[in-house]
Amino acid sequence: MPANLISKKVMKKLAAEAAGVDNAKGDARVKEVTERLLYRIMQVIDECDVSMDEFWSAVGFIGKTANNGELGLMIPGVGIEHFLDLRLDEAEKRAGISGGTIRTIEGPLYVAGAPLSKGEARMDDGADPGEVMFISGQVRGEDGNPIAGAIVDIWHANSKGGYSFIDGEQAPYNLRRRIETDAKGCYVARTIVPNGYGCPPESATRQLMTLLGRHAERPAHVHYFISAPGYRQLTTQFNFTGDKYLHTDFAFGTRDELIVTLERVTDAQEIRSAGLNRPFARARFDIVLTKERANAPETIVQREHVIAA
Ligand code: MBD
Ligand code: FE
Repeated sequence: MPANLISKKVMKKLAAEAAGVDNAKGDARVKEVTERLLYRIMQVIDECDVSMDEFWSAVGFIGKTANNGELGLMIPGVGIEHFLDLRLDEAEKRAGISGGTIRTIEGPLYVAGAPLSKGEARMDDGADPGEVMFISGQVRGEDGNPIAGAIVDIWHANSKGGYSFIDGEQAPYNLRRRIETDAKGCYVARTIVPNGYGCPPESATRQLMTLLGRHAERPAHVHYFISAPGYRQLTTQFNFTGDKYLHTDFAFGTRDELIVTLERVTDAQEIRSAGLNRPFARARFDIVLTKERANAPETIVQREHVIAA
């Protein structure tokens, strides 16, 4: 069929009617968004001459994505989770909020309720043969003052790129910890260097990436939620210099300010005093939080999170 068969007026009218715009009941916000969404879907169908077969195949594909529990994976893959960050960044800028560590996406693999300890934690259970890594850092306010008692909630993949709870191969909460900063605002995590994450081979997300001529990999990364009373909660991650996928993250999570260079420690004395018998890695990740204030855009995202039993 040809494209552009239908007038904008016809599409607008149908979208408005389908969204219940002509009635006084229901939820005004849902109507507002539904009307625009339907209008745009109709436009795309008409502009691209989407066939009925193509349309129902897309419906099936979205259904499959949802049935697989993959919507949280698909959304960063198509750039929308990063887009939400860009909007929040801009809203903060316009509200005069600046100077904090930059945010990046949460992703779909957070598990709430990780063990909490003070000042330091060992995150790995010793079962992973990966390279030992110490992450240390300080949480500060924009004024440079350390924030004692901040909660640094860290999660990351193992040396195969798998997350505990999700991959079903690791102990509950392996590589997931909450650390409360000490009196100097500092935290130290002993863990192992993660590998990047790749979308599962049979996933709808990887299938779409292939159709788009893209890969479905993330560079290695370490996720953070950082919170402290009186400060704006921050969701972020860091990546590693030199990672193959650093600048082509399928999930658009890499930000230049969040790239950390691992220091390789090979000195025998240092290895011994770290309680180890082989070389290890050190990463430094300091965090600056901005002060909470009235009428600022919310940074805490209400989103379904699993809790490991
Ligand atoms: C991840 O580990 C991740 O952080 C994101 C955003 C998507 C898939 C896997
Ligand atoms: Fe991740």
